[in-house]
Amino acid sequence: ATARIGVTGLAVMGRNLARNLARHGWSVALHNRTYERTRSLVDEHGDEGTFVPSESMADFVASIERPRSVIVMVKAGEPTDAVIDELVPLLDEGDVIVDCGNAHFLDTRRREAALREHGLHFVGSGVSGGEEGALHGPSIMPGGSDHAYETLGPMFESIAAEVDGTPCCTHVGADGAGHFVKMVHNGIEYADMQLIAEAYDLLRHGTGADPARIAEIFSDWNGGELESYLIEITADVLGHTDAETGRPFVDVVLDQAEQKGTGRWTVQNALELGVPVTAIAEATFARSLSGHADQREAVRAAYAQVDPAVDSAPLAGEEADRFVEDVRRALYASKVLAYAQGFDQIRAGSDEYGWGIDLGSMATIWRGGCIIRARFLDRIREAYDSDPDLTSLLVAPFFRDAVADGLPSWRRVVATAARLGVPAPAFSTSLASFDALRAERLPAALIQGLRDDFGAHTYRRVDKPGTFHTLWAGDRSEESRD
Ligand code: NBP
Repeated sequence: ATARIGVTGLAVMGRNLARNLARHGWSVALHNRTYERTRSLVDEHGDEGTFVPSESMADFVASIERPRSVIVMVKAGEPTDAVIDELVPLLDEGDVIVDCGNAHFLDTRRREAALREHGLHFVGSGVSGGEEGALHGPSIMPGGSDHAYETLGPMFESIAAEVDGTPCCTHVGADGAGHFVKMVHNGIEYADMQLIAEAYDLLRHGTGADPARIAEIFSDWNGGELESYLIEITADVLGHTDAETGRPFVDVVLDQAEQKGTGRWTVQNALELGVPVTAIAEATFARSLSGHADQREAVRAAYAQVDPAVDSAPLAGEEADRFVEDVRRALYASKVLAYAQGFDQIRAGSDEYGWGIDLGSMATIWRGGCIIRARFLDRIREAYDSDPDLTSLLVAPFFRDAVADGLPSWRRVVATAARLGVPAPAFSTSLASFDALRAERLPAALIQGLRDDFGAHTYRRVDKPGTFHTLWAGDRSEESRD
C-alpha cells in the first residue's frame, strides 16, 4: 500500500479532486471503470504529485493505506450503488467510503446504515464549486461519523477553499447531513439565480437599458452589500456579445431554464418538513414554466391585444435611476428572505434527523469555493454565532435593519413589476412571505372556519383553550370537541 487516499470515478470532478489532493501532498490511488481516464490523468498531470494508478478495483483497494479512505466520484444514483457493491467485499472493518457525488440525502442515509452493518464508515459529502472548485478549492460538506471525519478532516480541509484562513469544510453531522446541506445550498442557489434574473428583466423592461448597460449596473452592485460570485458572473454574462450575430449573448440563448433536480429535491423535502421555502419553490417552478413553450406561446397569442399594461413605456431620467436603486434594494431584501428560508429548512432537517447542525458554520463554509459564495454570508455567520437559537435570520439585528431599509423599495419594485406585466415571482413571493410573517392576523382564521364548515375539522379560539366545532347546518351553536 502506497497511497493515503483513493479516488474512483475520474470524470471531470473526480479527476480534479484527485489532482487537488495530490497537489496538497497526499498520495492518491486512482481508479476508473474505463482505464483510459486513469491513464490520461497520469499522462497529463502525473508530475503534480504522487498518483498510484490501478486498472482493477482490487489492485486499487490494495494500494491504499489502512484504514482506507476511498472517494467515490461517479454519476449519482445506480452507478454509486454499483461501485459501493464492488468495493465492499474488498474493504476491511474501519475503512471509509466517501461519496462526493450529488446523492439524495435519503440514499446516503440508506447506504450509511447498510455499510455500518459491514463495519464500514460511509460518508456522504457535498462538494460545491463545479470542476474549477474541485481543482482549486471547493466548499466541502461532509456528513458521516465523527470517527470518519477524524481521518478525512485534515485531507479535506487542506484541499477546500479558504476564507480569512478558515477552510470551507467542516463536519456537518451524521449520515446524510452533508448531502442534505448540499441540497439546500443548491435550492438557495436556484432562488438566488431567479432573483438575479428577475432583477435583470425588471431593469431591462423598466428602464429600457440594454444588456451591456445592465452588466455595468451589476458590476457596480458587486462593489457593495450584494457582492457575490453570482452577481459577478451576471455582469460577465450580460456583457458578453455573441460572436456569430453581434447581438447580446443573453438575447440569442433560448429562454428555457433546465435543471438537474436538486431544486426539486429541496422543495419536496421542504413540503415534507412543512418549511415554507417560497423563494426556492418559485424559482424551481419558474424554471419549469419557462420550459412550457407551447403554453407560453398560446397564452401570449390569446392575450396579445387585451393587456395594454404589458410593455408600457419604460421609466426615464431620474425616475429610471431611482428604479435601479429600488431594484438593488429589493434584490437584497428578497435575497435575505430566501436565505432565511433555506437556513430554516436546514434547522428543521437537523431537528428531524437529529444532526445537531451548527447553522453559523454552514454560512462559514459557503463563504468560499461554492456557487453562492457571498460577502453577506459573514453576516449570517455572525447572526448565528451571537444567537444560535435565532428564530429567523430576519430578526437578527443586522438583517432586520437591512430589510427595514429596503422595504419601501421592495414594495415599489413588486408594484412596478405588476403594473408593467413583468413576471417577478421570486421578488413577489418573498415580499408576500415577509408580509405574512409580520401580519398581526392572517386569514388562516377564515380557512379554519371553512374547514370546520364543510368538514367539521374543528378550530381553536383566541380567547380560551380547547378545540371547537360550530354546528353549521344546525342551530350554529358551538360544541367543545376536546
Ligand atoms: P459524471 O456524473 O458524468 O459521471 C461519470 C463517471 O461515472 C465516470 O467516471 C464513469 O465511468 C462513472 N460511472 C458511470 Br456513468 N456508471 C458507472 C458504473 N456503473 N460503475 C462505475 N463507474 C461508473 O461525472 P462528473 O461530472 O465528474 O460528476 C461526478 C459526481 O459529482 C456526480 O455525482 C455529480 O452529480 C457530482 N457533481 C458534479 C459537479 C459538476 O460540476 N460536474 C459538481 C458537483 C458535484 P466511465 O469513465 O467508465 O464511464
